[in-house]
Amino acid sequence: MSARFVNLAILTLLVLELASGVGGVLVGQQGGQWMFWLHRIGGWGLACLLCWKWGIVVRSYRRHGLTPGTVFSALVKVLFLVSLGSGLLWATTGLPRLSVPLLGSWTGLSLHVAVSLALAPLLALHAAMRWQRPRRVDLASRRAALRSLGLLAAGFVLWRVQETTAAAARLCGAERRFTGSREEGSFQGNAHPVTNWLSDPVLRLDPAGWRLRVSGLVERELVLSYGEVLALADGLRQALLDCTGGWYTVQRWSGVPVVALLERADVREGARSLIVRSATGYSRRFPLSRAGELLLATRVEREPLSSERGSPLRLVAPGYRGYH
Ligand code: HEM
Ligand SMILES: Nc1nc2c(c(=O)[nH]1)N[C@H]1C(S)=C(S)[C@@H](COP(=O)(O)O)O[C@H]1N2
Ligand SMILES: [Mo]
Repeated sequence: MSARFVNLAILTLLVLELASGVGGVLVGQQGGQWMFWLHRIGGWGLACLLCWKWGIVVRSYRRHGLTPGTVFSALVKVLFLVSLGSGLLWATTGLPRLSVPLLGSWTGLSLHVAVSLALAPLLALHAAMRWQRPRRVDLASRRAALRSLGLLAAGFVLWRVQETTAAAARLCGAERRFTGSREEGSFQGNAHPVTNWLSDPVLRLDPAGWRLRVSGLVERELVLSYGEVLALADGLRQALLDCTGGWYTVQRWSGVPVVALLERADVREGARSLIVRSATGYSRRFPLSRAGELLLATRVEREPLSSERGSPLRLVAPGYRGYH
């Protein structure tokens, strides 16, 4: 394969990986599963291309030696290898949690995402500096088409071999959800992992002074005390919480269905979405049509919520990714 074709194929697959990685995490619902399939096929395709790229890299260093340009490309390559390697290890053997100074405990998957996102701007710069105009034979020839198809087929086969091997060897990679997450602490109430991101603090709120406010396009604004909220509580919901940090947990939550509050407040004609805002200011928007799925929970597995879980009240949004 020509160096130009290999470089172009790597660049194309990396763009595909970035798009399918971000897309998969944003969609996060069963219907968006194909994005993760693309991500896996593309990842294994890249692993194949590495064999050819290796030769190109060695020849390039022999020719140019160490210059600021080659040092920069070396940095891009290291990040690329860490990104690809962490992805493949995550999907097979799993990776231990890592303690990062100032940032707390990171899962291997969070590391994968962070390194991959850091790679994106460097990759763009690297590609611009080393740009070789693709020739017709690289893009539109029969050979190019066959090679591209062959590459995707190889990526697909390697992915399937990986999943089958992981299952046969009982690697923990076989226990991933379609999002890549593994189960932790299901039905153990407050004991499941806590994820606070964007440095959102844990507040120790006193239920006595706490209020729940419902306002916006409603006939009656509500300001409810904790006691008044408890009086409305009648919902129990089993929900799967799937954090983009690579773990999921199933718990039974109880509290007030959001629709019960909306009915009390009497939502006006024309309202289309619902914003839930926490005491820290963290907020998420939902279409009003999905309000029926949402619960404001006061308990998890019958235990009152701990402060880390959002005591006295937290949103449970089954079917959405954890950051909702
Ligand atoms: C430089 C770009 C990237 C490369 C080369 C890459 C590569 C990989 C590879 C090889 C895997 C293992 C897939 C498997 O064999 O099952 C993986 C998994 C994963 N990647 Fe990436 N990735 C990239 C960027 C991203 C980004 C930007 C995100 C999210 C924002 C992301 C999210 C994920 C997730 C959630 C998994 C777990 C899926 C699973 O366990 O199968 N990746 N990645
Ligand atoms: N206010 C607030 N809510 C939040 C977060 C946060 O940082 N602040 N993290 C979200 C994320 S990323 C996840 S996965 C879940 C985790 O819930 P848990 O900490 O109860 O497991 O809470 C979500 N809700
Ligand atoms: Mo999360």
